[in-house]
Amino acid sequence: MICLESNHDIIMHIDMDYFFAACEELRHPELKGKAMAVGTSRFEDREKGVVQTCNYEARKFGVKSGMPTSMAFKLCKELEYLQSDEFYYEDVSGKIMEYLKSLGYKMEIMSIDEAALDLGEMPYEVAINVAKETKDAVRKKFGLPSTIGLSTGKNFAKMACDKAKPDGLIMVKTDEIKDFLKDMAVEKIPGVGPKTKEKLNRMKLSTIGDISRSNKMDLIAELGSFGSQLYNLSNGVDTSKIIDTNVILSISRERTMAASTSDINEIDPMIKKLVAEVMSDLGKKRYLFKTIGVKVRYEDFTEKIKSRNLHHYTDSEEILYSNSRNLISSLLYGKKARKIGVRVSDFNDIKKQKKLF
Ligand code: TTP
Ligand code: MG
Ligand code: MG
Repeated sequence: MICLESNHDIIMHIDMDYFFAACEELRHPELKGKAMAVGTSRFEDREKGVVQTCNYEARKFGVKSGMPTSMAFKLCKELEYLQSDEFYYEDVSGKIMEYLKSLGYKMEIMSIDEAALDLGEMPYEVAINVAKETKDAVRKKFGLPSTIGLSTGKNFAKMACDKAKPDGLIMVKTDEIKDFLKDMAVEKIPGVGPKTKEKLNRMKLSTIGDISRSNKMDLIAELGSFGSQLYNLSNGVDTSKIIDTNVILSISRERTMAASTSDINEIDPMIKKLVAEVMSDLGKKRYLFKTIGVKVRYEDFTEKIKSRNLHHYTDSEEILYSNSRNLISSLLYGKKARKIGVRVSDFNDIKKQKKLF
């Protein structure tokens, strides 16, 4: 029989509050305190897109991520709206992640705005202090609010963080986990989406407590190995490990050109300049990249993004330049570009990787 040992390490899960919208409040302080959403479409077509996120003022009206923007405007007439600028949010994210990594713990980046840090075995009070200091430092250094969940196990720490939103901090100690979970809806478990929730509900399991009292073999029959994991989690056993990730997710540069143009040869000097800047950042970090992305903002302020995955990791300026030029050229369609951006991502540490070309 395999005995499942739960983690004793304390995991600190940090997730930024209303991240894209909070980044926008940073550079548009006049929007602070007003209901505001960030969405996929440009301002002129704002009724056509989807809400990516919104601040907590907008959430009071029922506006939320994934909702058609048209519905958001129906719920909140005075909603302020901004088009999403993912290069900018990635840049802010990169800086926050770099700071968190500098704390020296094993760290897994979970998404653009969240990370899990393995604090190791330490007294609960010490962990709470680490979390308080981290939260305060993130607010002070970046001007952004965050929420932290602490627990033993990656899933429990994330669930604690969800519970403490927004601007909160909670610790769920090992002996409190089962109680913390028992009345929660099954979909609160990370990874349980609408389909799994439906399957569980059909099995008459609607709370995590229900899962903990169910038959493990039935869960496995219905959901495979995830069923087994759900059973263990529901019973307070989280065996997940932090996978140390590279901190920098992408390096990008973008700039508005002196004059809008649809001629790739006129855009070329700007491409060379952006490529050189990206390469300089990349050189400092000593990373190889495998994905190249470009962005074009046209005269009418619409934007297009296109990326290409290479077959191998590289740090070649020539490869970055030629691909960026090709990609940007393919996005012009005779339209005039006003602003362009170049981005590299999907990194590998140069010290660990043999150079391939
Ligand atoms: P989340 O962390 O899920 O949400 P949030 O940071 O906006 O709000 P909070 O954590 O306070 O509840 O997602 C992080 C960012 O990811 C979010 O700011 C925008 C983006 N995102 C989307 O683009 N589409 C989505 O459906 C979701 C959920 C998020
Ligand atoms: Mg968030
Ligand atoms: Mg998040």
